[in-house]
Amino acid sequence: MTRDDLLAALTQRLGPQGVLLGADMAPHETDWRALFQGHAMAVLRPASTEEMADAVRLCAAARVPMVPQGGNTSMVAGATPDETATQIVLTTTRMTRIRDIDVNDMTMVAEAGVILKLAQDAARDAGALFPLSLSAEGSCTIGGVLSTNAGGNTTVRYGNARELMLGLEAVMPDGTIWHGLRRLRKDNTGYALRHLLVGAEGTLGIITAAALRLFPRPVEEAVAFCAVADEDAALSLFRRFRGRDESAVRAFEYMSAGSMHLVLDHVPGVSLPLAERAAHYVLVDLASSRPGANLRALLESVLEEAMEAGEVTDAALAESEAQRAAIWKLREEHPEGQKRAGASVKNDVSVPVSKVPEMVRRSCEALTRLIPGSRPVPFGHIGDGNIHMNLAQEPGTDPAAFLARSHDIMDCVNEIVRELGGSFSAEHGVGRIKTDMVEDWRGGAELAAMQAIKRAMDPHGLMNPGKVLRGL
Ligand code: FAD
Ligand code: 2HG
Ligand code: ZN
Repeated sequence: MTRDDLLAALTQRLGPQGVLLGADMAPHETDWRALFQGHAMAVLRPASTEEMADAVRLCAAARVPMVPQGGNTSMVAGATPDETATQIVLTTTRMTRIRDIDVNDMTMVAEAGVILKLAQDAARDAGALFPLSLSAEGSCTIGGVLSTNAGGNTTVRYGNARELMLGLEAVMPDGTIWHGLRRLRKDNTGYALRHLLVGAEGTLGIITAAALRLFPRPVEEAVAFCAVADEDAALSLFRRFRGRDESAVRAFEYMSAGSMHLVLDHVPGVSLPLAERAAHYVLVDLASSRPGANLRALLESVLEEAMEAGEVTDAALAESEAQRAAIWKLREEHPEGQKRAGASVKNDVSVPVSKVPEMVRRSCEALTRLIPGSRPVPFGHIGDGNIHMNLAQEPGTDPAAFLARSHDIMDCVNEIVRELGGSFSAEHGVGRIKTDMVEDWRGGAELAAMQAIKRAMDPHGLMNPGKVLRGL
């Protein structure tokens, strides 16, 4: 089939609304960080699972590679087509139905293109909670967060996206629909295909809908923003809260001066709720669905103890919903602050929680030795051991020259992370940027199994080729 025949067949099946060409493809051809400029043959926008299946079948028959895309917020260019104009982007942006919410089973069935924030809102309107929460929640989709096994701010309490998924519906690389939308808490019936698709970054098929877990809504919340003495004090404060009421800790986020001050200096509409700037900050978010949990008293008493111990040097407690939102904005704007401040290289790493202070200190030292003048900007989900050990360029220097050192910068941090028993990608995935690291870190039996699975499920190598596994 020629390119023109394929596009004609796709337009006939999906209608003109379902096929974007030329300049209309632009937002789908580059990544959120603007590191790559791809060129697609076409962007397809199926509106249903059946349309998606037919689109995949047509592309597969023509042996045309496909790139699944949701909200296009990938931090590793996982949803970006290559530069050859031979790949077709399959976006889920028109698959936006919440098919079902059941508050007896505490489940929601959402199509892949549902924006995360809208899934949260739908759960709230039904009197329940869908707890996954990340700064990109206004743009990222259910299909995208599952395909990357996104973590975010509430992993410490509710787990990653994988833990929130019960079943999936997906279109396999040959266009077959897999109806796996089971809503069971127990289901041991052979290999768990659903868990292979979660975190596969679109390399094994396209998720079209998911059965998700819901939780009771909190009836009490308490949030504080603290200045802490150092990284050890941040971790010690986490342990204090965990020791008093582990189930109440909904989020526990660390921010270094480097990263926080980029937000304060570059993002409009934010302000520090403390008397003066500090070297290290922590955001504590407590929530409970138990009436009478008295989280405010818990917050005050733990912070008082930590102040007496010299761990916390200042703290602001949210007195209203507006103050709570303002405190969270300081954390949520971290990716944006770094984007506005110039070029930065991201190291989305994790180590065992107890090793976070050592990892951060050693990485900061090693990075400033590697590129004098550059600014380490560590921040992130300290409660689950995932720190964004990022490096921002020195102001006024050439961003391209800085980005050309990306791999040196990542290697510099990875060496330390590896020694401490960590991972080179805690939540953003591998995408196009870190395929060499998969080979290096997960070689041997693990890599061989991954390659065999990819070859078995996608024998012609058509589903997001070159992402996660190099050459496949
Ligand atoms: P896309 O970016 O479109 O795609 C991501 C990957 O999934 C690609 O490989 C794509 O091919 C694949 N894919 C997308 N949809 C499907 C589908 N339906 N079926 C199969 N494959 C599919 N991540 C975290 O884990 N935690 C965070 O705290 C976090 N914060 C972020 C903050 C910002 C400001 C930004 C820009 C990103 C952040 N991320 C975070 C990155 C994160 O990976 C995404 O936000 C989210 O998981 C991706 O969803 P998406 O719909 O945008 O997917
Ligand atoms: C976050 O935690 C995201 O805000 C993005 O994972 C991290 O910008 C980053 O490096
Ligand atoms: Zn993160």
